[in-house]
Amino acid sequence: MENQTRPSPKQPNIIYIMSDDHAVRAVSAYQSDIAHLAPTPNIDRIARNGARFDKSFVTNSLCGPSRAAMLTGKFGHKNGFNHNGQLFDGHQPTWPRLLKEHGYSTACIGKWHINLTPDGLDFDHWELLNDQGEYYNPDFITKQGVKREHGYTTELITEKSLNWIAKQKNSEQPFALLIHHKAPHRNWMPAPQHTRAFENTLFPVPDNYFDTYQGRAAAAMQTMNIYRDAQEGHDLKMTKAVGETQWREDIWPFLLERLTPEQREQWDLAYQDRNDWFNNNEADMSDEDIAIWKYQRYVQDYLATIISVDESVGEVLDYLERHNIVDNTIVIYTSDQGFYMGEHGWFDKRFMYEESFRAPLLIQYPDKIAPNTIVNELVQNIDYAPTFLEYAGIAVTSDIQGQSLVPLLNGGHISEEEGGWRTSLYYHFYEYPAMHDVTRHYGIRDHRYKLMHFYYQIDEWEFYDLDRDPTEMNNAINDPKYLSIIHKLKQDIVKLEHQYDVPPRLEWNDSPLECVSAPTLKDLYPNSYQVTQQ
Ligand code: SGN
Ligand code: CA
Repeated sequence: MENQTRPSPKQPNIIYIMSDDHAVRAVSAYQSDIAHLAPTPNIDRIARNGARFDKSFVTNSLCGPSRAAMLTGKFGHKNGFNHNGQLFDGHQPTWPRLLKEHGYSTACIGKWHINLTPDGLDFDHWELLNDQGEYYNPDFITKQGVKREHGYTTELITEKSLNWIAKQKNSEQPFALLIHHKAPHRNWMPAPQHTRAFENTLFPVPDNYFDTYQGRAAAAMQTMNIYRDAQEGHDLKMTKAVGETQWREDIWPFLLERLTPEQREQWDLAYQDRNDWFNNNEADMSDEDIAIWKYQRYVQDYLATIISVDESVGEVLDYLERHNIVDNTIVIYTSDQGFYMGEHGWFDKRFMYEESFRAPLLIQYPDKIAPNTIVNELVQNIDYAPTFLEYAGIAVTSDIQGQSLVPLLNGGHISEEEGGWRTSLYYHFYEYPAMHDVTRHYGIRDHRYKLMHFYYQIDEWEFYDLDRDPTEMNNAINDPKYLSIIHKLKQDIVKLEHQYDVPPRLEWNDSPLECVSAPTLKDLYPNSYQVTQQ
């Protein structure tokens, strides 16, 4: 029986909600040009109840490295995880493990993607998607084995999360729950009830959708164009011919094959008219018309998957409010990185350009954070770990490279007299040669300027005055008026590399990407790997 009189734990509960590839532009709390077309009212509640970070960034815009940085509070060169395909060492200090050691009940539900299971982290409970996970009828890896569940993944993750919270709420023991959504990651498959949500919405096409990448060699090399590189079947759900439901090329047919006949029928029906229209008209369309049609299809599906994420956040907040545990519970909403929604013509991430470098970050904690707080300081995902530790009253371990956000959350700003806050950020992307062909690069960003060095097979510097060129179209590296600023930023990079103990760049230039071949589910669970349809 529920015991309402029991005191809430002294330490706050923590619910860390992280989606996968959610662009800042697609969170309406950030008031972008599409906020009114595709609002996220529940995610926005967190901003209203607490704080919105306007300059929140990642250390390396890729899933695995972001997750490792978030868990450890350290850059990839320190936590051992610089690119996808490595195996995360869960035995190093991480905030969930430290919280558990200090009495918290802990769980992680959803995408993990840095190892097959959270080996070493010692979560009390976990139910994880296999690798990237699937949008429909996903396999969940649990301590007991692997189970295929029927349903839409975002909703299953929500249900499992609420069930787990329900088991915690009567205890004096605080809890920490990591809810890791798969959505809105590629290949952007919306829930059955949302497939048509935006079918009649035309989203504004970014001014630089047809970017020709002049003066930006690395940008010219990439393979992440919506109109050139997105798979017409797998990504854009385009069909072979009028009246047909079979996708054009389908690199991973198993994603669609997982749907039950009923799900498949509903799915095909949802796209039929639109695909028939396109197949009927394609021959008369210009390349530009087709590129814009593809942009709309991509953005419509991408945003439709976010509706379910937003609903999930709403269910979590409603639950906390209904059960009177909202005041002492920290709720964070973020994404493992940002994402392109057609800017420069792209989907995907990886670059240190703003759209993928920047991530949404909203935090509520009614007991401690004033509503509608706006934080404008430069923060990074290595700052989460020390923040949670400080709120939980646990000493921040000396290996942590991030800074606790608590002082910023107490008032939005730290004055110079109080020691100030960092004035620039360091970034380093390593995953090359690899999918999407974004070469290795590192750089620095302060409140106004950004300097990047792209290396490996090229050796190119880029510099942007973000006040004057917020979409980073004009590489001003050779503009004489910025010479002294560029000179200073180069010195600052060296200082940051020294501060964060980054190994010499030559080592990265020479090192191939080493990927550990992770055990398969069958290797890991020889006796329990079974796919059970519920
Ligand atoms: C998959 C995607 C890529 C994506 C990587 C990394 N292809 O391989 O487009 O860049 O993941 O994404 S997919 O068709 O299989 O989805 S990350 O978020 O996990 O880093
Ligand atoms: Ca991601």
